[in-house]
Amino acid sequence: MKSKAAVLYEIHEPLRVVNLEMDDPKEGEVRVRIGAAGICLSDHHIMEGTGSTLRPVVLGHEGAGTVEEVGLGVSSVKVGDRCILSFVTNCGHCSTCRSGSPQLCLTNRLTGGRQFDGTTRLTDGEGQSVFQLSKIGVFSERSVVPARACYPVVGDVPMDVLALIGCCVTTGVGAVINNPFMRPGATIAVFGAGGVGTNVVQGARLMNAAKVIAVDLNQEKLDFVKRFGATDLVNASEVDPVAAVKELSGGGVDFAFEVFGSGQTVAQCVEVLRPNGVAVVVGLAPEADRSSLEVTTLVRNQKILMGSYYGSASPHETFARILDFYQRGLIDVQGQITRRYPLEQVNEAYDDLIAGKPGRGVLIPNG
Ligand code: COD
Ligand code: ZN
Ligand code: ZN
Repeated sequence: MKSKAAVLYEIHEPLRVVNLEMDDPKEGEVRVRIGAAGICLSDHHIMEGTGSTLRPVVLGHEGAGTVEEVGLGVSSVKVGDRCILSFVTNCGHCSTCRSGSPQLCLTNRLTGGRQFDGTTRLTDGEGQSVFQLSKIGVFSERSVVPARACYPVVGDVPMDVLALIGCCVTTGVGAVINNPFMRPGATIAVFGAGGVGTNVVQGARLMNAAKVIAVDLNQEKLDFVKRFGATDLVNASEVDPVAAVKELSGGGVDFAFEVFGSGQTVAQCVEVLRPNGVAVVVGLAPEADRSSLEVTTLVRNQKILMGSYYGSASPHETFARILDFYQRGLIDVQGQITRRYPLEQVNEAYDDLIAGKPGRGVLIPNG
């Protein structure tokens, strides 16, 4: 079968929308018709070479679709199921899976953009194998993915909403609600008011945070996250964000979330904490980046610095909780979607993200 997809051949080059030959799903795999795919900054890191993966690769790790065909031995989903696709599929057997952190599955990391058996399902016109980002590569009309990546959803939640739950909502809301130190009524700063940061703000609101201070360089993005529960806004291109957050919080916040990805903003998150405060790093900085921390105050104030990946817990478990929040009107997903594009406009979609347009863009590959 053929599938049109957006492929990264070389870093710093635009994605190429090409027709690929796609194999049938093998044992434990399914073929999904992609309904919607989100424009997340992490794919851009890969286009720029600041995040690594094998190439050529179909990008897109935030997506949802409908199961069209199932391979041997698949019983968790059936043809016609509408699914959120997880960008980390867990093997269920490795030490991190067995110790309760399937979002950190080691086998998934080892196999990367290949399927679990170590092979690929896509070939381009030159007969070259094409990888799939995070095993799902959703900037594509169709995709063969592990059945375990699929989270079937009952009811008629729109595809674009399901796609966002696949990454930015779960990564952001999950980082807050699954944090082991979180408590209601905390003061929370969020560095980076983009697609994921918006959802950290929503998670903070779910936890009845006393203050949710959003920090960004872009005023339009700050104004946008106010709708999602930010109580105070700090424009870091105009004021010193550390001094501003400390002043707004009476000396320091209980939690600071880093949702941009740089050594500098990680250090700022640690600095704005009150004693016993917790800095949670969600953003992945460019691999060569380093952070310079004030080590003494970290110790004297018993600050905690920790990472959070994919909402800090089992993605499927967090999807279920988030769908429940969504259905009860406790979080707004649709309001985050400000732009829609056909697959052919994937590069324009990234230009808009990098230009600083607020809200999430979504590709509709079969639109
Ligand atoms: N201070 C504050 N905000 C800043 C600064 C700064 N110095 N510099 C840039 N920003 C703002 C930008 O203006 C922008 O609003 C925001 O940071 C970033 O938002 P987006 O919308 O461009 O990016 P997202 O939300 O799509 O992605 C952000 C992540 C940090 C999640 C992503 O880049 C990342 O690092 N992902 C890796 C972590 C991960 O779990 N990846 C897997 C799936 S995302
Ligand atoms: Zn993402
Ligand atoms: Zn595993």
